[in-house]
Amino acid sequence: MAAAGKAVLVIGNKNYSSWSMRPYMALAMGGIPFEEKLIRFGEPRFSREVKKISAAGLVPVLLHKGNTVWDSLAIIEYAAETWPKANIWPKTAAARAMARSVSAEMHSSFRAIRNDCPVNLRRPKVPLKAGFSEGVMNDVKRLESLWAQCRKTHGKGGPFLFGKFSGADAMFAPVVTRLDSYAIPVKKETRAYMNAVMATPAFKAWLADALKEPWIVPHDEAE
Ligand SMILES: N[C@@H](CCC(=O)N[C@@H](CS)C(=O)NCC(=O)O)C(=O)O
Repeated sequence: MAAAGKAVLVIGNKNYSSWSMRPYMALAMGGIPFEEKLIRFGEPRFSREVKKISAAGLVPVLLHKGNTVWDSLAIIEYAAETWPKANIWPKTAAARAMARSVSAEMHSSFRAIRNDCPVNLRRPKVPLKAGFSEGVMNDVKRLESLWAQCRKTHGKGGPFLFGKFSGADAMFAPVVTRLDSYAIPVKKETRAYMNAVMATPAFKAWLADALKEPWIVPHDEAE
């Protein structure tokens, strides 16, 4: 599939695949060479194709030197270990401890915003017609407070959560786009952080590809 030894990142549609965006951001921002293989959602073939690679049947999956790594956070951890020069996690143990904690919190929480506001990069930037639930607004409050905590404690060296771009920013990139796509009101500092993530070359490249995709997945089109 790939040139010997080169990593292959198996992803879903760039317009919709929140989980695929995370390892893509970490690998691309870390300067790690990889190829992409996109398997389209909403086709009967999707599950068959993904299950040939990973029994979990979900994307993203990373294939590298005979290893199959599924799950976005596991891929980011694998990449941090395999390509240490990419500096995927921050340098100090204290910053790494917080970066891993917030990444795990992102992975296991924020159900309301994830359910109500699916990633949809081509969506006109307007609020949900029905308004936002209390659950969504609580998620936004928690996101803003934990981002502020990271920035205040470890963010001196740049515009990202731990100064320089890290695995934590990759983990939050999809929820950054949700805040943006659904025009959810946020504080000035939050907006500045969102702008920094969306100005990265990796995000711009992902978005450009997403906007070229013609495929519509009705399930992810929230009005
Ligand atoms: N925990 C997994 C979740 C992966 C996941 O839910 N992927 C979605 C796409 S964003 C998927 O493959 N959905 C296809 C399906 O449900 O058939 C991760 O973080 O990688």
